[in-house]
Amino acid sequence: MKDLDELRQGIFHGQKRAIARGLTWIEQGRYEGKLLAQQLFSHAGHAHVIGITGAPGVGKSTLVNTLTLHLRNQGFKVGILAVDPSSPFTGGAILGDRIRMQDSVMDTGVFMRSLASRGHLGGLSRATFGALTLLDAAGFDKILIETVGAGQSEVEIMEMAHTTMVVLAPGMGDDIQAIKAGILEIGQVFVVNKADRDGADHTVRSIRSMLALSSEHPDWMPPIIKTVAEDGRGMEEVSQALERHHQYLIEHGLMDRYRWSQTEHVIEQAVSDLGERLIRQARLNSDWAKRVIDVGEGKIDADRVAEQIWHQSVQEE
Ligand SMILES: Nc1nc2c(ncn2[C@@H]2O[C@H](COP(=O)(O)OP(=O)(O)OP(=O)(O)O)[C@@H](O)[C@H]2O)c(=O)[nH]1
Ligand SMILES: [Mg+2]
Repeated sequence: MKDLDELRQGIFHGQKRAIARGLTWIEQGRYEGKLLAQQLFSHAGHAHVIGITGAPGVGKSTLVNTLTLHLRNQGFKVGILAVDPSSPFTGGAILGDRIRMQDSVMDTGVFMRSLASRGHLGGLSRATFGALTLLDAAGFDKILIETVGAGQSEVEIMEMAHTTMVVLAPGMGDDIQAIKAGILEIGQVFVVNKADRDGADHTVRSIRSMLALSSEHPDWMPPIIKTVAEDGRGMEEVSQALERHHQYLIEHGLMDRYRWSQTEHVIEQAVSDLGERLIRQARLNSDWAKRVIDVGEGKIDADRVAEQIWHQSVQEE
């Protein structure tokens, strides 16, 4: 496919239009998007993927913006994905994010994109995986994924990050909420944002005592950093903590292990796509109704039917 080849070349050269187009294909769940992500996969695996999660309004987008400027000053190329599983209802929030992130968007070493759930949530995590692959292959050194905390789909998305940063803010009672939602287990770096407000030290202390109780982190003790995302205070400490965690992952062979399981995931996805394709074809076949009847009457096991469908498709190829 000529289109696809051109697009791939554009992405390798970091062209924003090609990146945007590829991301749209992927987000829409199009076949070309899937092909593209598969072809780009072997060129990915270099970026440090950083998840940023936390309750609504704690300042994640502001932090992403300020951190991006900071990382740019250090010479990193930064890709940003704002993932919003509940998007049909919060189009306004996404627009807000976009506007807030304008500072970053003007720069060619930064690419920002919101991903929304078009239909089912499985589609969103798949689109996020594809988008990560694309940005990684396009040469972004740091990829930041922002998502609102705690639901199953968010946890799934945070599992795509090498380093997960949990953001809290004082006085929202979300120290307790975070603990309830099990968010402490997924964080390797903790940020108490809005440290210009009262109660930041209290939030730091409650995180610290919860972390002391948890045995989830045998080698890595997650740092807890106070920030004021609006004026950049604490951003140097945040970027240092992220860098230290990245080094930790490299030294312990965990980046390689992560890449291995991502590759396994790609294969698993292809196998499950194949299964879906087989069943779609089988349903169109003239003997489908007979198969349904036979299984219903116990004339044949469903497993045998699955094997027949598989053999049939191999013969047809
Ligand atoms: N006082 C104070 N306000 C802040 C700080 N950081 C962000 N805010 C404000 O907090 C509000 C929410 O910030 P966002 O960055 O949109 O928060 P968010 O976590 O991305 O919100 P959602 O995406 O809706 O979950 C905005 O009005 C920000 O201006 C801070 O350090 N101090
Ligand atoms: Mg936000």
